[in-house]
Amino acid sequence: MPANLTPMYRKAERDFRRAQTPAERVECLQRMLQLIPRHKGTDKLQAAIKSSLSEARAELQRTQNAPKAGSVLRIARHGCGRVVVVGAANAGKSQLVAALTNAAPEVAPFPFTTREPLPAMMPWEGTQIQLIDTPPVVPDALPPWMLNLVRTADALVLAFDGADDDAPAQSCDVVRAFAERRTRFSSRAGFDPEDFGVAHVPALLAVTRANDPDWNLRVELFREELRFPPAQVAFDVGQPDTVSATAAAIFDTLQLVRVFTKRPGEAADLTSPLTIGVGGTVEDLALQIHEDLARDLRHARLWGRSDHDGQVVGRDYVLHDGDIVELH
Ligand SMILES: Nc1nc2c(ncn2[C@@H]2O[C@H](COP(=O)(O)OP(=O)(O)OP(=O)(O)O)[C@@H](O)[C@H]2O)c(=O)[nH]1
Ligand SMILES: [Mg+2]
Repeated sequence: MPANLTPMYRKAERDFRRAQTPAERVECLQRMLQLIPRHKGTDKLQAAIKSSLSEARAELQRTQNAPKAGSVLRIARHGCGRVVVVGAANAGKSQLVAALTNAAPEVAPFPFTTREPLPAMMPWEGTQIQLIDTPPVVPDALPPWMLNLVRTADALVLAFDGADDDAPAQSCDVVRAFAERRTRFSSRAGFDPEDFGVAHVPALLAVTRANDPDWNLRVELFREELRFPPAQVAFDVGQPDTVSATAAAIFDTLQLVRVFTKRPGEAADLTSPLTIGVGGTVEDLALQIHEDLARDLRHARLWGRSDHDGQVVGRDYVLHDGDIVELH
């Protein structure tokens, strides 16, 4: 990873990862090119941005001449992250979303129950996370909107039926269908530094029907076949502790920390945290609230952990989960 990428650049790159249309991609790439620090260490990255920009411009021109219907799905983003739940038919995707949110997607013992993507909100320790239930992946007929939804997600949940002997092969097919379209279930977020066409999306393997005694063997088969890096969680709708463990694992997959802001002389509102990426700084936090705030930022004061009680820190200070921050 090249050094000295600024918070403004990192924000532009995150916007690019989420960009839904060629026009949005062109805008974000232009911004990235403008903001990237110019030195030897970023040469490869600059080249990758430039080549992606020409691809995005060409795509923009093609779509302007002949608009491609149905490649983009307009689902508004809500909460601190968007997590798309994918998997083979009958893998337990809708059951998982039903158990973690207030939504009531149709759950049924036969395949192809879900026909349309369905967004729902998962509350987790003061935060709200958007989960999107999707129709089963059919590797030979992956609709463009589905690919776009997965590529631009903040995280993925791959539902894996722990009780089905076909689950290893079917889940391999799902992962390969996306890999063939330059989209990876990964343990990190971002792009291949040399080819921005390859998107890595942080993923979690959710093993459903984990009340089956042999789920572990099936998962092993799957992992061996693919050398699949993401973490996993065992889920069974009948066991509440696995449901809450799944919610926690989904939040972990987003790689966020929760921080609370306060105004001078006032108490912090500890019920509604803001979130920034793990490793994010005081400046990243300010930037998320408003660009002007980040520009005019002088310092911050910090509470929350036992070893700092109003301690003054600079804009590069890395925040931790639970920090209470006063921006000055
Ligand atoms: N016991 C148990 N049954 C589950 C669990 N997860 C899913 N099921 C059952 O598995 C079947 C399929 O679940 P769905 O959630 O509808 O699966 P899906 O992946 O959404 O299926 P499609 O929409 O058709 O792709 C249903 O009969 C569920 O009740 C689980 O954790 N435990
Ligand atoms: Mg379903």
